[in-house]
Amino acid sequence: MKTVTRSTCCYCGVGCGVLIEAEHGRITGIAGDPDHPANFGRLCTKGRTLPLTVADHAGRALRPELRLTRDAVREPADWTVALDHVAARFADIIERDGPDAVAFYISGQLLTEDYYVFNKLAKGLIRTNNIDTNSRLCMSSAVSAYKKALGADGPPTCYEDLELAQTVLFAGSNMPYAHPVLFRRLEEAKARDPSIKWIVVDPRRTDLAALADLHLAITPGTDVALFNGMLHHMIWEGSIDPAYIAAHTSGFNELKSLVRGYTPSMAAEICGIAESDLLVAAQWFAASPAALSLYCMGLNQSSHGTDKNLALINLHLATGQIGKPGAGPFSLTGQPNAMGGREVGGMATMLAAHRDIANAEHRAQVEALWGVNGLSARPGLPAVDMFDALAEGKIKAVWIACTNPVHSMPDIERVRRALRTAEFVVVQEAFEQTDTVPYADVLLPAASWGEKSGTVTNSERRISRVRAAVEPPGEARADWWIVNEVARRLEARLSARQSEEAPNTHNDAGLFPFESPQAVFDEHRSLTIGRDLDIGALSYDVLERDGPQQWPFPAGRERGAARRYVDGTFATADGRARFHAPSYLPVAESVDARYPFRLLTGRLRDQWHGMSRTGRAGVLFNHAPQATLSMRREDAARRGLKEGELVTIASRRGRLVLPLETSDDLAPGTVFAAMHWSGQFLASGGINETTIGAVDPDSKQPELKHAAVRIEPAKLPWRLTAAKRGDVLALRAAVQPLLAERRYASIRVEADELIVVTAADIDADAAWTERLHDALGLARGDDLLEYRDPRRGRTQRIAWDAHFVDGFLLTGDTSPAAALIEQIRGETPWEGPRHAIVLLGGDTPQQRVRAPRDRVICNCKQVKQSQIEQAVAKGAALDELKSTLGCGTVCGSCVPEIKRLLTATTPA
Ligand SMILES: Nc1nc2c(c(=O)[nH]1)N[C@H]1C(S)=C(S)[C@@H](COP(=O)(O)OP(=O)(O)OC[C@H]3O[C@@H](n4cnc5c(=O)[nH]c(N)nc54)[C@H](O)[C@@H]3O)O[C@H]1N2
Ligand SMILES: Nc1nc2c(c(=O)[nH]1)N[C@H]1C(S)=C(S)[C@@H](COP(=O)(O)OP(=O)(O)OC[C@H]3O[C@@H](n4cnc5c(=O)[nH]c(N)nc54)[C@H](O)[C@@H]3O)O[C@H]1N2
Ligand code: SF4
Ligand SMILES: [Mo]
Repeated sequence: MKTVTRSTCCYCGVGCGVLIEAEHGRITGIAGDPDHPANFGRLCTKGRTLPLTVADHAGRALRPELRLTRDAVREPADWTVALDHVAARFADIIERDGPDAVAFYISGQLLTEDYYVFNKLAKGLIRTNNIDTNSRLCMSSAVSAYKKALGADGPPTCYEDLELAQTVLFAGSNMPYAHPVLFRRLEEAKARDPSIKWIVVDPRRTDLAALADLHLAITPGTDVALFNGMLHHMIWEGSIDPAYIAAHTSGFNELKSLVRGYTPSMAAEICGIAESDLLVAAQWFAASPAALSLYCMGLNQSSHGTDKNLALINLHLATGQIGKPGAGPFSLTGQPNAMGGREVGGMATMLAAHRDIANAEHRAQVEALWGVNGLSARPGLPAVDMFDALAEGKIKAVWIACTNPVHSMPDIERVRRALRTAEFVVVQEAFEQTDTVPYADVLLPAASWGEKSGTVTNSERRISRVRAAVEPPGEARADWWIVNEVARRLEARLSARQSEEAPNTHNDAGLFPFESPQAVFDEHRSLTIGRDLDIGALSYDVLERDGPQQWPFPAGRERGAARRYVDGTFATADGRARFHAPSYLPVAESVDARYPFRLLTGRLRDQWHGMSRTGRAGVLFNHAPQATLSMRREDAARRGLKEGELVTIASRRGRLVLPLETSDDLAPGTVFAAMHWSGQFLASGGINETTIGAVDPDSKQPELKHAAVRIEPAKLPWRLTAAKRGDVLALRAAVQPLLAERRYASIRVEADELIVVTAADIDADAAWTERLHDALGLARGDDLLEYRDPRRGRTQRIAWDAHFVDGFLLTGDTSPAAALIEQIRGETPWEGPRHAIVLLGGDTPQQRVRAPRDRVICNCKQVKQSQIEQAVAKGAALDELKSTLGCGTVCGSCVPEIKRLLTATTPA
């Protein structure tokens, strides 16, 4: 029987409502929920392809596994054995070395209920504050700035403001890629009213920047100087709002004396932009009836992330652009439930419901609510410090859930060292193939999207239900359940000791009486009462009846509040917002003669983080098929580097090899790499081999965006290209263990049933080549045509399936690869003599690494760049492209890029 289940997309913080279709226990389809106020039925490429990522259970973590010693291989275990083991190891370590010898590293992708139980386990039962999350890499600068400036965490704005804003300042956000469905709302607003101004602050010329009315391509890391300079001009021109400042804020005079020094010309010089552009930005912002800023990782992931946020919030407070429709500082949340994690206080510096660990009154409140005594006042270690403490042996055990730190943390060699040193590592994961799983002593298989239920909070503080459409595969279990089970076991072991030290007051059911996510939610709600995020009137029943709701939503209200601080009363003790006076400070690591390039990192349109899910859908590779390093064309030319050439990217911490891609969108001296690729696709662990663990002093968020690097030719004369048609997940799993043995190796997913492996090294390694040959299954059919020239180190093997090429492996001269790949992809049988196929159009040297392919711009309708360019050359405009080619008519994710092709290709 076919079922339709209302739930929420598991990717970004937009929090789109989805309708999941399922049949016979399998998810078969998805549609946007037309009634969900975040998306009104829309979905982006990632959301639309979710069913493809769950179609197959191959590669899922399906049963608990454990090993008793480090050298052993993990063996499958029963849940009871695994849960008992985790509880026993944690209890032993806590008893031997104290509660701070254990740590939890969790995730903004957990549901609020999962998060709540983890937090209660760490802080309420174990009494350690060593619980931090990947939100430290993501939202923590936004959190610290909101708290410092407005008195409480969380954006004051709502999605409707996107439609009401007259000036939109995008700062360090690539919204068409990262928050696509919200971007659709902005596009529509601007199409209705072209007088709306878009200002983009981004060192790169992104698709968004290309669409902007004003692009401020600042020198990376200089945002504070920009915002201070804009404020200088506003004060000088009298475009601030003195009445608002006087009535609702404090600290303006200190700020004013600081920004006196930030003359627009000086600020523009620091930022590397034209002074006139800075002035225009200031005027558009201050004079606007409603100015909205949308900001994300370009501000947060910085060693001065809190200051960048504060300097931007200053602009809103000084001009009164806050607390009214269409205006305000709107921090876009990255992960689907980073907000929920903040609400339950699931970080090393927070307590439940926006309370602080450092605050004795807050601790007492939580003790009373939980019925415990002796909550720890010792601050917990934030992410980067937590892994360092593991490496130093100060923390002995870590439990990692729903995040992949061996890929996503800065300077990953430090993380690997930490996990190798740790005495006990638990990894709670939905998928088997991630870079962190190999370090697990215990692997706990988690249920995932479509299989679990609870709630998430999106960027506009809106709480939505997540519902299960099918049963989890194998023995996978919901995250909250797993934690709850270990917590109950640990409680039994620890309570004897604790009752001597600080007896608890809770009743006999213990701290973990939860039998369902709903029970967890109800307890979470009770902790919010009287706090800024009060959801006293909210329950699963209300969510069922009235749909998703925003907080605050205290008892007695009909619905949650769309905007906060509308009456100018802020969440500070005196109700006034606080100006802060941040000085511009340069990035943590300056470029120099040895490391002359500034490395920027960020996201691709169709991939999600470490790709454990998006990497399962072949179609999501169309837009960007493989990991590359982008460099400005002139910079590359000056160094004699060519498109497609392999380059080494080295920093003071680590190195990796990637093919070069040249670009006109980067400023001189900057390079860019996407964050997504990991050891699942590369010989290295990805770009975080090189990034820096320097953190913001306030938020402890690391500077993932600004390392200093050196780029040089990789000089790896031995080349291999191989391809095989077949089950991509199985082929990837077979090939992945071989990647790390070569100086460069990369898996590229060419199509739903085709992978390509490229490798390069100093010398040939015949044994490795044979293992790759076997892993690809090239030997399986008897129909293998082989040619070897050992003298010249050349091998050519072509596997045939009747008249079709099924796979190949070339070493030495790999130039026939591109034509062979086309042959595999194509539908025409090979008519000529078999040996002649390798003579097919040899490609040019730069295509040896990058296959010559036409990028698919529109994933929904599979429309390629060349088709769009040809139509544009004949004079087609956007509407005609849509009607003839169909591109941009389904999810719309490609429209910004199409518009860009239009301006680039339209004959003048
Ligand atoms: N497709 C896709 N969407 C996602 C995600 C994903 O993995 N894939 N992840 C989600 C998550 S968790 C997050 S946090 C968000 C991130 O969303 P965004 O922050 O929008 O994305 P990024 O590409 O990380 O970075 C945004 C921009 O910051 C710019 N930047 C770099 N340095 C600076 C600087 O010093 N100043 C300024 N002003 N800009 C700078 C970069 O050039 C980049 O274009 O995306 C969410 N949405
Ligand atoms: N260089 C660089 N590095 C970055 C960034 C950057 O811009 N540049 N961005 C940073 C940011 S903003 C973020 S948010 C992080 C993200 O980094 P990570 O948190 O490492 O990202 P994911 O790959 O999404 O990891 C989530 C993991 O949880 C697993 N999973 C999925 N569903 C479930 C579930 O229901 N339960 C459990 N237990 N597991 C599940 C997935 O398979 C996946 O392995 O990366 C950070 N790292
Ligand atoms: S914008 Fe895309 S990825 Fe984000 S929640 Fe919506 S459908 Fe999911
Ligand atoms: Mo993030």
